[in-house]
Amino acid sequence: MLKPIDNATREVKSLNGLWRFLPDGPGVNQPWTGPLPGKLECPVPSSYNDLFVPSLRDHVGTVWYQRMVTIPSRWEDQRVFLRFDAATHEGSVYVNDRLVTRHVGGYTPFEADLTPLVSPGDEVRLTVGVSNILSNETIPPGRLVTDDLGKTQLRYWHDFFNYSGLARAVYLCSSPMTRVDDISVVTDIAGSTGSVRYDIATVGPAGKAVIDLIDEAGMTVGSSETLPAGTINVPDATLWQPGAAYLYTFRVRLYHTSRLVDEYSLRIGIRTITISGMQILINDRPFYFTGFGKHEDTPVKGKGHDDAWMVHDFELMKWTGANSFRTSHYPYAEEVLDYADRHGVVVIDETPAVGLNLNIGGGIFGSGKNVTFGPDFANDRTRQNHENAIRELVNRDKNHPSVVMWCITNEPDSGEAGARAYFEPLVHLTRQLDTTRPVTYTNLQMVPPEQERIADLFDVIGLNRYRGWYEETGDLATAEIRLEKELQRWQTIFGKPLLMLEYGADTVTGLRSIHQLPWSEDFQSSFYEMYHKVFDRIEAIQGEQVWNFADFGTGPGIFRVDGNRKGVFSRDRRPKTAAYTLRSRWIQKGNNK
Ligand code: BDP
Repeated sequence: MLKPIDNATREVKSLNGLWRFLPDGPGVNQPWTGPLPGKLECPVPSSYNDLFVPSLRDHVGTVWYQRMVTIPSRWEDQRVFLRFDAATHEGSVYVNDRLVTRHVGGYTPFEADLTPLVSPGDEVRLTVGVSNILSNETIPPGRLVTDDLGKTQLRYWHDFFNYSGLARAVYLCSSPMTRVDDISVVTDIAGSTGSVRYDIATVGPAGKAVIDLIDEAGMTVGSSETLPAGTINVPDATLWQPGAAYLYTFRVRLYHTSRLVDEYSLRIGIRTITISGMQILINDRPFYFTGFGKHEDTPVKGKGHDDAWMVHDFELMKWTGANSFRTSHYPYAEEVLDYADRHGVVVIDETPAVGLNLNIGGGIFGSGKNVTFGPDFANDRTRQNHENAIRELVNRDKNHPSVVMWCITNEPDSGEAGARAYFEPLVHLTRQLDTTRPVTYTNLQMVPPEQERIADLFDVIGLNRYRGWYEETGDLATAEIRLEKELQRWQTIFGKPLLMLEYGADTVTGLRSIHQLPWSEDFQSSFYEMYHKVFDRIEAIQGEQVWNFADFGTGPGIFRVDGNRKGVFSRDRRPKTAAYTLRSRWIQKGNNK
């Protein structure tokens, strides 16, 4: 599904702003059939949870958004559709009294075709119900429980707040009836020549197509008229490089006789990503990842996308010398990937499959042997939803040069007997959908390499480690010995590239101690120094992404002080001491091991 764009043949009208708002509750019945009662208004995009007093943090169920929308009278003979960049976790869209679409999965876009329902000039009532309920079959999973007061509560196995609502942009769009429907681009390099292989799906009677590749100076460097697939070669191509982005415009024009009927432009980068032994190569050169596991998380807005916070986050990452980040633990807003494309930041793109592990709580507690993969929890329907999450992620992000790897799950119970049968088809599916990018996952510390059942399925093994924090707490000397031994075993047993995709210690800004005291800024800094010494001694380690970029909101927990404090920046993005520790290492390293 192509991102909506505004150009000579297509229009995009933002529906962002304040919408009428109503949480579901007793007496709320078919609210889409008329104006929403009450006075609440909710900004779009934003999570709704932290906005209101009394609080909606504990709300479980649906909330309703509503606004009026006018279809421009100039949109004659056009396809008219709504585009939601996300509705977390399930969206139901009504136009006047009619349900026009329903979408499950909280972090990927969907559309509703209004063409048969509306006419140019119409004003319609748009009502959107957004449910935050998770079950054992959703991705991520969750469970409803009833408390002592008879109230429904939502429990989940991931360590970030279940921010919900319309946290990304909503648009009303037009496109021609005969149009470009999808584009997939795969790039390669031979000597100094780059190649761009494309597949273009069109709707409507096939006319003539002109496909141009245009460089940053506006020069057309290659063209084709072949549909649906073809290749454009670019002699002396300028490659998209980490830290030195270069984007070509891939422009498709469809003509009927000599009349332009549709145009769609995509910004693409020519680059390759390959695995060679225990190394990860970008453009045939070994690439060492430095950077962060992140969250979409800010005060008040929750997961609401905001360009100002986004730009500031990228500036801070650049200041630390980071070259990459992981979209832990769900696909981020597409604006984030566009920005990464333009600024040469490398992305590991993750599905929302976090918490497929009944033996951890809030990311931390081993709670005995519960069976995750089986009919009672992660079952066939869960896997189908997981498949769908992978399809939607790859479909949305396949053309981003910044995206170099798919991470299809975070910390599943990968030592469990059922894990292999669950994951094997999912890894195959990912490879089928994209033959060019390596596939990874993250392994949880509780599953050592000898008990691990899925690592061999993947191209790259991601590890999340908290030695010195959850284990060997405060004892960095012991943690160092154990970490090194363990990493050596991973290297020997699997012989694949290893990425440390999480390591960190909770740290309260301003708490200082000369005594290696956990929670102090000094300890966090020493923790990172210890890990880095070990990484430098392990050949297979090809990158380090700390946990986390910034402090972030979570549910309540005795280990959580107003959220998770493992940020290298506070939630309002002020540096802790460790930010300087990382900066002095990463600036010097660049992209090298
Ligand atoms: C890991 C999880 C991450 C948590 C982190 C932690 O992947 O989501 O936030 O632990 O405990 O298990 O801080």
